[in-house]
Amino acid sequence: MTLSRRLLDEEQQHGLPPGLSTLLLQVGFAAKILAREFTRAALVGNLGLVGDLNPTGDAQKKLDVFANEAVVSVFEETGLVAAIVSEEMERVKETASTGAARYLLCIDPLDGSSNTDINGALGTIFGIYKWNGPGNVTEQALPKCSEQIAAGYVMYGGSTMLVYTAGHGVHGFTLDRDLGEFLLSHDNIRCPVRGRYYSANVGRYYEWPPELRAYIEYLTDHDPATKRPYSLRYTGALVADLHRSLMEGGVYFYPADAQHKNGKLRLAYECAPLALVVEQAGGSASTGETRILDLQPHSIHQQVPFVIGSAADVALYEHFFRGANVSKTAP
Ligand code: AFP
Repeated sequence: MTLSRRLLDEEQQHGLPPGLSTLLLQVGFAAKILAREFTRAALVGNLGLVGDLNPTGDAQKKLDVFANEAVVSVFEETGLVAAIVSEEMERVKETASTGAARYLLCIDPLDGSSNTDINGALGTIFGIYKWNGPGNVTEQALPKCSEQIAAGYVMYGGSTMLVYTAGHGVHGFTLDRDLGEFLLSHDNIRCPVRGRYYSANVGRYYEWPPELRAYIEYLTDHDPATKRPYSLRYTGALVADLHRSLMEGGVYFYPADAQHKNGKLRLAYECAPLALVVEQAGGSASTGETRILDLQPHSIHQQVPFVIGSAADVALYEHFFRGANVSKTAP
């Protein structure tokens, strides 16, 4: 089943808001453009740095710039998007159709850009909100995370996958390059309640508080009854690590550390969209203290501490994070 056919069915069954399926189809179109460019980047001189920093201080890669320009033009041409918040743009971008358009798009066009030059996994993350018409653009571009009406990600790995939710479960599509179509490969994805994997930059272990170090001690302790030790998987691309947790169970976390006092990951276009996807699949996502979808962003590039994945694994992280138990025992 193609993406367009699946969206048509979803529209008939659940009555999606007008134009939403067009936007989700455009995600698929953008993904095809990006997948093609990522595949040939080494051959056409499109790897490496541009020389600038993005709004949260990361060195911009040529592919970051390409991906941003591609998604902006693909969504602008729909006439459905009033404004775009992107990791690569300092300010909210108002489109030519701001007056008439219905939606706000929050997007990380290229997640995992440190992987571009080593042929590693990459991603695109997006969240879609209703746009409430004229008014202060910056304020309107900061809706509460729970107001997202659709979200998802594209993963560029061994194959290109598009995973989305429009509030009626989570569905995964794989790009058939010969047909040029995204085909349904993972219907109604459910995140296992508990996994065997954890994903984190453990190189920052000594910058974490004792509560989190105790959590790592717990995960890596030997106890076959609770399937420990957990195995470490960390790719440098949130999308790829989250995809593993979503499919097989497990947990990804990026807490605050010495360099990132408020966490590293961006709320609007990394944490909130993935939180909606994972919750729709039965998992959960929080800062360690507060559910991500309950947050009200105060700026478009706001960073937060982040934990996401299987419900029981996130709950265990939160238990340790609260300092409820800094010994090596579980709740
Ligand atoms: P980019 O979107 O800027 O490429 O950042 C990648 C990322 O936000 C996330 O995908 C990774 O899990 C994380 O940063 C990696 O950060 P460290 O290199 O600090 O581990």
